[in-house]
Amino acid sequence: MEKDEKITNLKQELESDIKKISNQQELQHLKVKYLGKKGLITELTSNMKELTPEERKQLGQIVNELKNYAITLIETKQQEIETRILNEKLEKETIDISLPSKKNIRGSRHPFNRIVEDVEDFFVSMGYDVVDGPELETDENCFQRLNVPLGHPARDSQDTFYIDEEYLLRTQTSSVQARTMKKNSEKTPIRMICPGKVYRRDDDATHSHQFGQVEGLVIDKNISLADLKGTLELFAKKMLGENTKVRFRPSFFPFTEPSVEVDVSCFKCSGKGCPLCKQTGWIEVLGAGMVHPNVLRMGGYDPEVWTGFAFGTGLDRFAMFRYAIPDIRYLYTNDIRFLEQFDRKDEENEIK
Ligand code: 2U9
Repeated sequence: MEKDEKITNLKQELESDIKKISNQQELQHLKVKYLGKKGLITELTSNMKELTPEERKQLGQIVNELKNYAITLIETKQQEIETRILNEKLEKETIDISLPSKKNIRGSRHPFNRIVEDVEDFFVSMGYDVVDGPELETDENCFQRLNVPLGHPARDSQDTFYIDEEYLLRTQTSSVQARTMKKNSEKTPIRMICPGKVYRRDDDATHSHQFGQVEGLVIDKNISLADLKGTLELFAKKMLGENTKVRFRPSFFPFTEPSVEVDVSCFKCSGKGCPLCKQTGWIEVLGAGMVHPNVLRMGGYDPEVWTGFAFGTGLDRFAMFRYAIPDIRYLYTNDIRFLEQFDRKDEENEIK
């Protein structure tokens, strides 16, 4: 009987205690007070050993009920506290929709890449492949296979970054064409361009130790200089505008024979004469020619069967012309103030 009374009191004490709880910490203390190892409810079973099996069973049942009751009360209180905290938080965190929004930083395509992608679009539309290759090259791929033998002035250490006797930083992307010809064991026709970075020992506002280049190569049967002229005229019109005129002058490159240099009518004065074209009305933009028989032979193509044309041009200059960039170094020094000027909005309105 005495036990029953004790349990009833304990139950009342628990109910009154729990009513006073207002936060998680207090609730935790209460949990320890009643259900902890030495808690008031746990303690009820401390003299179990002295009881008869029947009494033990009875007491066990009552204590368990009380324990479950306490757990339910604690859990309900826990819920109550959590809901209250959440509601208070929601109340405080009302969103002021009149505040100005955060500025979204959005990137845009680098002016150099815009040029590369335009060049790729044009040549891909003509059925060319875009091919990539390593910037660290062998002397063989960069020079020997392009008819530039040892001792030739084009490979002078004044112009070329040598790593050792065999390796160098490529001075032209032609090494990618040389690789492609060699790899093409079936000796099938080739139509490819290879845009990429090249390196030379140069450094001023219009020449840098690194610059972008694209070179193209076409090899097939019956390819003639007329194919070269038609292709490059279309290319010039695509890059510089439909009214662009093109002229071809004889030139010399070790890897092409005959070789030409390609001028376009000045896109600033439309050929009338201005400081940009040095009053000539023309600007030189491309080098090109028919692939030299030695180059064909070294790539495994019989020059009696196959002919081809090749061309090369610097890409940075196109970006500098189109976006009025005064110094080539802005293109690769990654100054965010420079890059921010090429907003995507401008790109959408850009006249190509
Ligand atoms: C192979 C055979 C021939 C690629 C060519 C040029 C002419 C040329 C320069 C223009 C400005 C490079 O960026 S620049 O300095 N290039 O004048 N390039 S013909 O001829 C090749 C390429 C690969 C197998």
